[in-house]
Amino acid sequence: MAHIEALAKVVDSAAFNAKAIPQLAEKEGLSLFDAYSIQEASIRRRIARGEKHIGYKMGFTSRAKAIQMGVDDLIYGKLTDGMVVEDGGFMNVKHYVHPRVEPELALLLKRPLSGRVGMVEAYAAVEAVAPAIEIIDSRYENFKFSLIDVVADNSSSSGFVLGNWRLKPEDPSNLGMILSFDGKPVQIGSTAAVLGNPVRSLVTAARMLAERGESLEAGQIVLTGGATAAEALKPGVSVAAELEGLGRVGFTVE
Ligand code: OOG
Ligand code: MG
Repeated sequence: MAHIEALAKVVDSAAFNAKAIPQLAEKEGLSLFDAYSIQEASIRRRIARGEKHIGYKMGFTSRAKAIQMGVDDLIYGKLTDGMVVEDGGFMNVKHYVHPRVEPELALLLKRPLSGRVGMVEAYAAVEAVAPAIEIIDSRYENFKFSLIDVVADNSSSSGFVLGNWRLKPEDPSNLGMILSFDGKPVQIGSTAAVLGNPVRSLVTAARMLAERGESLEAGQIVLTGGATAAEALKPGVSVAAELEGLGRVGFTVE
């Protein structure tokens, strides 16, 4: 346990100070279970600083992401209000190690979901949907990690930008997405790339959380996972994501 707390401090301090660290998993002999325990302990540190846990992000739900990072197991991370970047606002790269962005579909829950749930039940629990940009930032040197490392680092959770919440479409399984830098498309994809249907990401979140004795609560946000490979940010770039029928979301990098 002391070991878990000490490693949570290492990843949390790396995020807080925007300073890269070497990978931990192999050197410390960590299991995947330990990694989620470190993730939980690192979130407790954020909460102790006044942040609020407001939802979850799913990772490696698309082939594009799994191939880009060389990890193809599904993972999750926790989102706090301290990670929110305002739509139309600014983010400063100085607060990050080597940030990247990816376009995602965000879901807002109106009902709890726990354990094994079906696709229909899961989507019925969704209050609204929004276009989102996730800002990921691995705390590991060169953005390189194993599955266990990335989970311990809260699955690279760092920031996220939400567009306006919209009434959920009848079928969210094939909505086009465009990520652009300074108005030029840099990634094009579809929500279909996310496990064939981003609702499956929600189903998976409920199941994975149950393994840790947790569940999704009404009012929480779920980022369903990048539909395309992620793109590195540079100062001065204006980033936008557009989701078919759901509008756009964006911010500027300082
Ligand atoms: C890990 C997080 C993956 C996604 O949407 O697939 C993720 C990473 O790529 O650093 O957020
Ligand atoms: Mg993501």
